[in-house]
Amino acid sequence: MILTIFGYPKSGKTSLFNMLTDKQEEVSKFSTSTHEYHKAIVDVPDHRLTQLAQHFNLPPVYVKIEYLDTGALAFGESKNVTFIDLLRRADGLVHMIRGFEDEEILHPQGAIDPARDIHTMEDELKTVDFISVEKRMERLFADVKKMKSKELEEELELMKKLKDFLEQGNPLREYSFTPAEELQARGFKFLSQKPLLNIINADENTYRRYLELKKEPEKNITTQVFCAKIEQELLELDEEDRLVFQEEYGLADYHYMRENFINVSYRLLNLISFFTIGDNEVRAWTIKESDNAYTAAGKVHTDIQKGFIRSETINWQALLEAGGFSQAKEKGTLRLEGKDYVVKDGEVLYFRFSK
Ligand SMILES: Nc1nc2c(ncn2[C@@H]2O[C@H](COP(=O)(O)OP(=O)(O)OP(=O)(O)O)[C@@H](O)[C@H]2O)c(=O)[nH]1
Ligand SMILES: [Mg+2]
Repeated sequence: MILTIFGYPKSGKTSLFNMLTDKQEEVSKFSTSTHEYHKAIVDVPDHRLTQLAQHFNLPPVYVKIEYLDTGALAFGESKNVTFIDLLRRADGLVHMIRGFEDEEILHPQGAIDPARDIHTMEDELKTVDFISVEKRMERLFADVKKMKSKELEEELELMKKLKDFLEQGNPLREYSFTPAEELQARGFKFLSQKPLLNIINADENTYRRYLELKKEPEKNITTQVFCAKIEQELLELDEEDRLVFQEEYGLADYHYMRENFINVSYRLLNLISFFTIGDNEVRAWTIKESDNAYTAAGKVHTDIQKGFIRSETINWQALLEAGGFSQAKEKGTLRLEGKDYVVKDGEVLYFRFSK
């Protein structure tokens, strides 16, 4: 899974990237090249998997996540090709928004105004999509004249609808694609269709004010508030000191982004985790919230999916409480589920399949 961090200059993109990946990329007050970007692949932390691994005395294999940290993007510059490619690759977009005050670090628009930046960036994403749709329409018009093709005509119909939708000012994540349209649109990797996580980078003075803009994940969009600099400082302290300083900053109820980021992202992308316990490893896997046991089996191996018989299923904590699979079977907490069973977050699955 790829998450791309992007946003206007000096908003704290690299600060967040470093925090999530334990990297030490340079963060600077001065302008940097727009073509430079950072990439890191890291384990998705999951305490449930850690506990299972400890119990079964096997090494844990976490889900991997790839973070991309794009260079600064000047306002109105979203047509930059390298930049757009980094956004297109993403499963989810993370928009960093300047919300901290610092006279030495200039904001390209002058005043600090997160609501404006959220709005402007959304417009830029829509503009990029609008240009793609228009280009494709031109091509389709020409092709449809040359040869009769039902497929091309249907695609042209869809492009017209999307153009109208964008023209009315809506992002494509709000468009209700039919399954057929969804397939037609997939290849375009439309930016305003991607799940979007807005993160306002505040400081102790602005945090409360921007909390008003905070929105819980819904329909592929969410807005969260974070304090990059303070969180970085606090993370270096032990827990007791942390609380003291949090109080002092007026941030007693502050939620650490480093801990919450994955949860928020998973909720935004409608993802859940399930676990398998093999002979050599305990492993976490990612699926969509509504996926069934058959789809889950396919993640692990196509042979397991083909020969799927049943899935022995138990919540991770119930498994630990029982002490193991056989004890859980005796207790009756281990269930046998079929192909259509919708897997729940945090379940351990053991697939029975025919070879
Ligand atoms: N006061 C304050 N400064 C911050 C905060 N977050 C980042 N900075 C500073 O802002 C500057 C830019 O931070 P970066 O993380 O490099 O921001 P960026 O968005 O990656 O910058 P570009 O890639 O150059 O666009 C650095 O000097 C940081 O120390 C914050 O929460 N408070
Ligand atoms: Mg940067």
